[in-house]
Parts: sequence; structure tokens; C-alpha cells
Amino acid sequence: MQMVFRWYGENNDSVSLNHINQIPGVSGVVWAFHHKQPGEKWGLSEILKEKEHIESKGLNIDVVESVNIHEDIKLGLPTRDQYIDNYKETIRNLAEAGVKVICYNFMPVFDWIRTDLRKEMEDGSTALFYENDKINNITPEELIRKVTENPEFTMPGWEPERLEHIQSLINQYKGVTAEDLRENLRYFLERVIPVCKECDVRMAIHPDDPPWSVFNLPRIVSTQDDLQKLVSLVDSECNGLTLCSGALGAHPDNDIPKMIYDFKDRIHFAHVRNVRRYDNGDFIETSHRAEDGSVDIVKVIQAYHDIGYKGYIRPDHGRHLWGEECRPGYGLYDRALGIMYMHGIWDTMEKGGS
Ligand code: CS2
Ligand code: MN
Repeated sequence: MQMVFRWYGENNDSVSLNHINQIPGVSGVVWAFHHKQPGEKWGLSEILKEKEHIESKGLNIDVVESVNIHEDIKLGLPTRDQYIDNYKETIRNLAEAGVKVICYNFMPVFDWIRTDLRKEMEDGSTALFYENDKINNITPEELIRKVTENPEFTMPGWEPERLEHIQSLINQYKGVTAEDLRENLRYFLERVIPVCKECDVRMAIHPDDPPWSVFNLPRIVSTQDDLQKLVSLVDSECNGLTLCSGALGAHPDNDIPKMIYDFKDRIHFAHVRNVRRYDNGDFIETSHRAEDGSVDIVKVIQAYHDIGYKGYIRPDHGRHLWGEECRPGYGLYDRALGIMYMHGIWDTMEKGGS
């Protein structure tokens, strides 16, 4: 496995490249142009500039997370073709700079959703929390008001400039079924995967978070069956997965080690995160340690070791520890602890432990 660490860029992250370099066994950063709108092209010269900066600190740029998909592609509108053309050009430019894996998601309107970005835990740390009733009993309009009134409550997809469009976007999805969404994903993949093959890049879709439908929007990357359908959409190694143990692990039916064994040839990027699930559907993000959450991270890492995983792996969200001020879920300390936990399990297996 190749350990990498998500980094939001200079002036956009409380963690620096120097910090990342000091975590044992990290070879690269997972980066992106966060200022780009979905559907916008990423130019070669700006990519090369970022590459030079990151490489000057001794880290590689092999993994990008995310090149976001324009909603017109997800909705299957006639305007999608121009955005798909842009996407293809971005793939070519990223490949030219040496990028190997592109993580993306196909969730309508929102990326991950939580109801509390800094829920206090018993030990005084804070973590991302999802309260099922709150989402089930709130309309998107009310949630939008809450986000507008409380700037701290900003999640991916909830950026202020997007808020006013969210309601109309949600309306556009009325009548779009999961099958429609999957067909739109097929249309997209059938066009970009040949480009990936040509330039040796792998697409790695990130699962839905949480892995069920919210606000009646369709979702198609939530279960074992969904992953099976996804890999069958286009039968190529380039059509792959980001297996996120945290996103998928929020649903009790998802058996993460089984998914690792079953989809081993298609996993190009592993996100490792633990969550504690409650019977009412709530969940909180915990430390990586197996005993702290509901996902057995020891079994997860063992499964990667068993399949001889050579791909990229990163700690996903962490808790906020020791008073750290950082992006929600993306502090330095807990993710660094997570890395050492993963290395510990992996290295023990390498040395013949079980
Ligand atoms: C990430 C996702 O922060 C996270 O949970 O795993 O937001 C991920 O970056 C996107 O869904 C990928 O497109
Ligand atoms: Mn993830």
C-alpha cells in the first residue's frame, strides 16, 4: 500500500506540507484545485505548477480528490457533453503531469452530510456527527437556512455561492430514479474510461455518505450490490473504486472486508475511517482504533494485506484533538495517529504476525 494524506493547498489548510512530511511513511498528498467549479477544465500549466510545489517538499501528486462532476452530467441533460469534453481534457492534463488516480463521486447535489461538525465526545475531543432524525425531519430549505446563519456549518457542496441554487437543483432531480442516475453514470464512464485507458489513469468513485438516500435524492453507490453494478457499467480496470470504510461503514449491512476481497482488482484508493453506529441510524466518527467504532479496522487492513494491495490509502476524517483548529474532519493529529495504527497492523502482518 502507498500511504497518502489529503491536503487542501497553501492558504487553504491548517496542515502544511512540512507537517505531512513528518508523518512516518507518507509518500504523497491527495490534492485538488478547490477553486475550480464542477465542469471547469484544469489547465496543464497550473497543474504543473502545483506539482512542482508539492514535489519540492518531497511528496508526490499521484492522487487527485476530487475532480467534481457537473450536475448536468448527473442529471443527463443535453448540455452534459460539453462538460464531459472538459473532463476528458482535465484527465489528459492530469495524466501528463503524472497523476495516476482520480477520485470523484456521483452524489446528486451534496457531498457528505453531517448534522454536527464538532460534536463533543466524552474525552473532550470533537468529531463529525450524523443525527438521523434531524435529517429526516428537516426540509432542505430549513437546512439551507441553518447553514446560512451559521458559517461554521459549511460542508462540501454547501458553499455560500451554491446555497441559493440548491433548492432548484433538488427540484430538477424530481422524477430522476436511481436507474436513471446509473444510466447517466454509464454515459459518463463510457466516454471518459477510453481516455483513461489511453493515458493510464484510473477513475475511483467514492461511495455515498451517508450510504442511503437523503431528501429523496437517488443514490447509487451505497451497497455491495451497487458496487457490483458500478464495476459492470464499463468493464475496465480503469473504472474503479475509492473504498471508503467510513462512508460505507455507516450502514450495518455493509461488510467492508468482504468488499475488499470481492472488488480487489478495482480498488485503486482506500479511505480508512472508523464510525460508531447507533441503533437509531445516528453515527459518529471515532478514532481509527477497532474498539472505538463499529468497523473492525484491523480486519480492514488485514484484508488489504491479504489481497496484496499496492494502491493508495489514506486516513479519512479524524477527530479534532488537543484544541486543534482545522477544517472539520481534516486536522493533523488524529489522522496522523490513524496512519500509525494502519502501519502498525500492516507491518505486523509483513513480519508474519496474524
Ligand atoms: C471525502 C469525500 O471528506 C470525505 O469524506 O471522503 O468528501 C470525498 O472527498 C468526495 O466524496 C470524493 O468526491
Ligand atoms: Mn471517504
